[in-house]
Amino acid sequence: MLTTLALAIATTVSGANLLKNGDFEDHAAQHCKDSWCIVSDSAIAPWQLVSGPAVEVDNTPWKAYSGDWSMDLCGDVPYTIGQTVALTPGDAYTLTFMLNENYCGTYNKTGFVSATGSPQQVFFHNSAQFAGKWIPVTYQFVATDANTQIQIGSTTAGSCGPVIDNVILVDNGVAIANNGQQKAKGGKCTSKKVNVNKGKDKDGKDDKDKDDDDKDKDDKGKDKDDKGKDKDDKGKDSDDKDNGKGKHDDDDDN
Ligand SMILES: [Ca+2]
Repeated sequence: MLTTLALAIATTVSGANLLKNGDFEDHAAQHCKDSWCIVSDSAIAPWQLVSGPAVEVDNTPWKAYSGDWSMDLCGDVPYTIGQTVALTPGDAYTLTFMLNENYCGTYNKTGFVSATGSPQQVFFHNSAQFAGKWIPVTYQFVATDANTQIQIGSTTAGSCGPVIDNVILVDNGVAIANNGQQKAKGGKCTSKKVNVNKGKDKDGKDDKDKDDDDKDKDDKGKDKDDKGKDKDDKGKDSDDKDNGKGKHDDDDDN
């Protein structure tokens, strides 16, 4: 029974991104005519600003992970974006996104990702460790609320922050059903009261590893192509940023 249920759910939900505009491509070009802009959150709708005065969308100097646009989570200052999405309480979800950084400013760029009712997870990116590469971040949680807000924010002071792109949220099916199924494999599932988190970790880990492997493969080719460009742009970044801040402030009104 549980196996049938789990299979039915897996068939229905596999792969679909539950977030809208996870790639930040839908409106950015309308709101930003320069290489990058500090603008209102209309540029990333239906994402909204949760904290901070404005968002930053970036076309250059770095190359987006996918499409033309990514986001530096520090505009003039750090900010947090959120998107509220209808989820099924009790289902396990996996959120993934690609992480890079704006090279200027402090050595280590830090931020967090969270979902309503679940503990937040921190992430970091620094050029010494990741050398300008896009790296995958995976966040797993079990939904507790039919209206869950996903939040991603910077905890880096200043105007040079972690950079994100390609945010994807998928439903992995009922956390409890999967747990029961796994327990049954080893013998009896005698208790109705199963550990939701334990099931989530066990199932989620496999999914995560697989996803990461796939991502890593994709990244490899991309990184090679970008390497030369990243080096060239490195010196340029800090100059652009310093010169551009004042100029771009006005874009918020557009
Ligand atoms: Ca993008």
